[in-house]
Amino acid sequence: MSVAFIDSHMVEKFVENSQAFDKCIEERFNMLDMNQDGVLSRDELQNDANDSSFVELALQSKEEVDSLYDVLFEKFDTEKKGGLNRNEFGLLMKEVMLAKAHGFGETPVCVIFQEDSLLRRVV
Ligand SMILES: [Ca+2]
Repeated sequence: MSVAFIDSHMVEKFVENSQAFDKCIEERFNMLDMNQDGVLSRDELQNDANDSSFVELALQSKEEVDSLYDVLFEKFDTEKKGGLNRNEFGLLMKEVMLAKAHGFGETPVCVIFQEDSLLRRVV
């Protein structure tokens, strides 16, 4: 784990640097896709959430996490197949990162990173 200060501009810059961001998405996707079928099921995604690296700051309770996933799947699982492909996952991560960035606002926030956190790449 490590600690750093981060603000919304840093996150936006990272997300807009598509090469670096795509690489992170690729790595993260491969890590999460346990059965390697090229699709992230809800369970696979939620493994990540349980590590708290995916939704580290945004959410508290299990109920909140569950309802977040309902919304995310509704929105990003465009083919309604109960999983996200790489492209959909990338869009989702972008949205989550930008939502976090928005939450940070102009004031740098002190963040404690999990070892594999995406946000850690921002710093
Ligand atoms: Ca899978």
